[in-house]
Amino acid sequence: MLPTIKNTLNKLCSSVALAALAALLPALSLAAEVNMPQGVTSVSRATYKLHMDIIWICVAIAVVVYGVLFYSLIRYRKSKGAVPATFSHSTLVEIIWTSIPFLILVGMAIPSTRVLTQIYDTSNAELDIKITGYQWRWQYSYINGDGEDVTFFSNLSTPREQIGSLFDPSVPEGSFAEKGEHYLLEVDEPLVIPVNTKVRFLLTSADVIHSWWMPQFALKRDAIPGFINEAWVNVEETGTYRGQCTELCGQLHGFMPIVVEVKERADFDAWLAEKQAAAAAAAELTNQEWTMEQLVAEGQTVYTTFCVACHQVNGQGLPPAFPPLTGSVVTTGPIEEHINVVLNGRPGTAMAAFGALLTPVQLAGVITYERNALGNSVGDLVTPIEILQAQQAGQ
Ligand code: HEC
Ligand SMILES: [Cu+2]
Repeated sequence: MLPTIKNTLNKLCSSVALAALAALLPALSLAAEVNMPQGVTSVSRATYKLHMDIIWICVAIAVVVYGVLFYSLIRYRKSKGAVPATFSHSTLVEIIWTSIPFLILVGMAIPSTRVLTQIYDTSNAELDIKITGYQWRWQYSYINGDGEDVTFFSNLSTPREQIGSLFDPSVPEGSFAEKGEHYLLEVDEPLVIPVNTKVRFLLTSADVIHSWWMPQFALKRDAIPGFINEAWVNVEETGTYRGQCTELCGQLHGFMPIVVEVKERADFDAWLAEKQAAAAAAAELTNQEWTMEQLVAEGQTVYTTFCVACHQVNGQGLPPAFPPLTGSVVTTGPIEEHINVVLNGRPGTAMAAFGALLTPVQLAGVITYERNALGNSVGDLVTPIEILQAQQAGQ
């Protein structure tokens, strides 16, 4: 009887060992797949190397500790007649098992500190970009371009049909268009930076805490209202890189991706010059004459980008949280109050102040749109100039 059990146990053990070996290869390739990326900056490579060095130190410690443990369990088992020693203290052993871990920790702290110092050294940057988190989009401002500021918002550009009923209740639940390659990781206007250039980021937020995360740069920094956090990159390869906000920043937290385009210096300069010209043209636009049709067309784009998430495509809102704009006392009442709500928001509610977020043209457009579309037909309009005047009067 006993020998049979022993035999079965032996067989079991060897097949377990075989299975473990067979699992090792796929496990290793999986580890390579889910490991952190090496990235495209000196910091990301240093971070990756540090991470791997520390992993191997941990593996070595595990091998030694478990080796000694299993060796002792097997070699000195009771059935072999092992008799425990009877001593209770050994100063020598205690010194050894305190000083070895101490030395290992110091050995880990030195390279870690070196990498940390590198990560936080934001000095001597050639370009400063301010990054502001908004619910739910990022704003990028180029601070010391040619003296002329370039500021724009970077919005999620994944088509609504791919996202489904969360964005648009008129889409039947569970019916989605086929998802694109960069689903939820694509934007209308990416951040553009030059290759091989030290760029400093100044991160802050206009509402709640967000976090700007770009895995290929090994860069993740919180964007906190009222604070400015610094970070820097020097990307060594041109290309398109994708990341996300990694702070739970509200209902549409998953919908504020980050896309960075790294261009050759000359291409970047051309892009920036074009942006500066566009900014100058936008200032001119404010002063031009606007017709109702032009404002409504402008306003529709703004509404689709900034307002539909709460007030919905058809203006019906999602009562009671988000009021309908169709037939509302504000959108069909005196225009002064309508302007006031959109510029200054409703403090303490989800209705944000859009005065600083949108240009006068966009504000005039969206207000005119809300009064003359979405089932409303008040027939009046507000011009960009009037918006500017209202903003100046309010200050
Ligand atoms: C994050 C959600 C959200 C977004 C985005 C949003 N709103 Fe609102 N909006 C609200 C809420 C909530 C209210 C009601 C506030 C209150 O309780 O008084 C509101 C109220 C309003 C009102 C007053 C309606 C009424 O009858 O009281 C107007 C006008 C309005 N929003 C316009 C806009 C415009 C224009 C945009 C886009 C530029 C926009 N909203 C984007 C949440 C939002
Ligand atoms: Cu966020």
